[in-house]
Amino acid sequence: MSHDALIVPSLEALLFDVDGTLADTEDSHRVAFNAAFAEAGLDWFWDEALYAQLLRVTGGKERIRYFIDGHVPSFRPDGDLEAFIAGLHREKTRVYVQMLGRGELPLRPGVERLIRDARDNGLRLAIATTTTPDNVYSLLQHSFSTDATDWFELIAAADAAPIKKPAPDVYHYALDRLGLPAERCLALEDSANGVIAARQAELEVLVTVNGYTRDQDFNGAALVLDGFGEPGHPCHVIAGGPDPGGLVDTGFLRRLHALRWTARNAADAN
Ligand code: XBP
Ligand code: MG
Repeated sequence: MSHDALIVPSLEALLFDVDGTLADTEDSHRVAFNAAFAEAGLDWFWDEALYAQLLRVTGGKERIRYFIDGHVPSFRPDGDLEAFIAGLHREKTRVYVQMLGRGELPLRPGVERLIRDARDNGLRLAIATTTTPDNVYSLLQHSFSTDATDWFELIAAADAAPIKKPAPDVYHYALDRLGLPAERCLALEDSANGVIAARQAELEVLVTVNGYTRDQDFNGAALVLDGFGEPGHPCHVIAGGPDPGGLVDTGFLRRLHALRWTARNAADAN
């Protein structure tokens, strides 16, 4: 079957990751974790270097457990350890949501422009994140607009998929709820765990790196950029292609999607 016979499916939906993609949130998460530790009378402190390592594990509760196992293995609270961790995480989430409520976390450059452009050009929008639902709602309402949660047809967070990235569960859940095949969607991520999760769900992935993820392995991603770009502040290609010419918009995402689909299916067609 020649290439010409291949009918490229149209791009229907964008699936946005949250932490590190919509906004540079991870350092605020780190500050909130440290505040929760201090509040609990613990002398634990996560500096940037340690947090970058701990980000190997997604999910706040899972990350605390990973820290305990690796750094304070003899630590045992009075009472149940999992209950203790859940309590720490509730306090961390309370502090983090307060930070969001003070508007301390702007969206990354180009994110609001791209979301508005995608919506104006008929793309369906969804969120597929590991983080706690309250964090997503608060970020959208305080850093985007009070009705921003309505912009997303689906917000799939930690409650929807307890088995977290790099497992594909949250993406499978999102595709199922949207009623779309992976080949009609594109995932937007910032981390290696996110790329693995999306690829396991057979989604093409565009990565925008940040200070915490820049050195991670993005094998399998269609394109790795340093951001989505804004007029006058172009984004740059780190790996993959094609080059968006400094600014990611809906037209470019449709081209990227078609190129990746054709490349993946042309091989099968021959
Ligand atoms: C990244 C995560 C999250 C946050 C912490 O989420 O791993 O767990 O670091 O949030 P994303 P919680 O998939 O959006 O990149 O403490 O709420 O888990
Ligand atoms: Mg992320």
